[in-house]
This record gives sequence, C-alpha cells and structure tokens, in this order.
Amino acid sequence: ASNGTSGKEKTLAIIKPDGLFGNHTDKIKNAVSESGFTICEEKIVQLDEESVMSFYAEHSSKSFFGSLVKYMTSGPVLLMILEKENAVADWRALIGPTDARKAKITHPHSIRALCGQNSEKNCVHGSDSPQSAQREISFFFEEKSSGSVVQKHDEL
Ligand code: RTP
Ligand code: MG
Repeated sequence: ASNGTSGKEKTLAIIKPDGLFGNHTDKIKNAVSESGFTICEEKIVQLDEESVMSFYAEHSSKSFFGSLVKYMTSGPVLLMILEKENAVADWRALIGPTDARKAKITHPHSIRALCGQNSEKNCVHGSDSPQSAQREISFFFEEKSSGSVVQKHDEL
C-alpha cells in the first residue's frame, strides 16, 4: 500500500542512442507513465568513451566491451531518474531481457522487443539492483559531469 512518498524507490533508465535515433522516445515515455513511474529528473547527454567505460566497468573484460563503448557514444542518450514503488525490478521487467531478438519471442510487449534490434542495440538501460541504482544516479546526476549535456530537464 502506498501513501505519501514512503516505500518509493528510484532507478536509472537510459534511452540509448538507437532509441533516440529511432524515434522511440515518445513510445518509451508513454510506457513509463502508463506503468506508474514518475520522471524525477531527465537530461539528454552525449557520453564520452571514458564515462561509458566507467559506467559499464563491470563489463570491461567482456569481448563486447569495445563495441558497447562505441554504441553508447554513437549519439546522445536520454538519462532519466524514475520513481515508484519497486522501481528497480519493475523497470527491468518492463524493458525485458538483454537480447532484443530473444525478447521479441519471449517478452513481445517489452520495450526491448518493441524498440531494440539485437543483444547489443537494445534501446534502453535499467539499473539491475537498488545498489546499482544509487551508484548510477549519483554517477550521472550528483557528481562530476559525465558527458556534455545537450538538453536539461526543464528544456525537455
Ligand atoms: P543494461 O545494463 O544496459 O541495462 O543491460 P543489461 O543489464 O540487460 O545487460 P548487461 O549484461 O549489463 O550488458 C550491458 C549492455 O551491453 C550490451 N551487450 N552486448 N554483444 C553482446 O553480446 C552484448 N551483451 C551485452 C548491451 O547493450 C547490454 O544492454
Ligand atoms: Mg546491466
């Protein structure tokens, strides 16, 4: 049961470059609000390689890391802090599995199924735990700047 703001949780969502380029932003934002999330803060940012390498540091030894950095710096991204009860798990459920090609079969209504293309170009990011959410929100919204801001919250 929710009353007031107790029990609310925040997560970090990113509409990745293919999501912005592909004109999926409105569709994704509709899904965000229809699913009960509030957008607390948002900004469009052009990430640089250093920020992506640091943001996805857990994957630095993976074979896809270089390609991931190239993808995430290929154009601007939309960063959003989303809030609701159980925001972290609910946003992960809404976006669906990592591989958009598989998502189209197993989770056809998920955002990645509708907007993504494959195991890399999957259109959106979601924090994978409350701890990750805290780290990622402060990474992009509280500390040093991590890329050039293209549009700020009040301009969106
Ligand atoms: P994300 O962190 O972006 O929300 O995605 P995720 O948790 O579902 O997946 P994760 O394992 O954290 O991977 C991060 C991102 O790396 C790219 N990737 N490419 N080519 C590949 O096999 C591969 N695997 C992952 C995707 O863009 C993935 O979202
Ligand atoms: Mg992840």
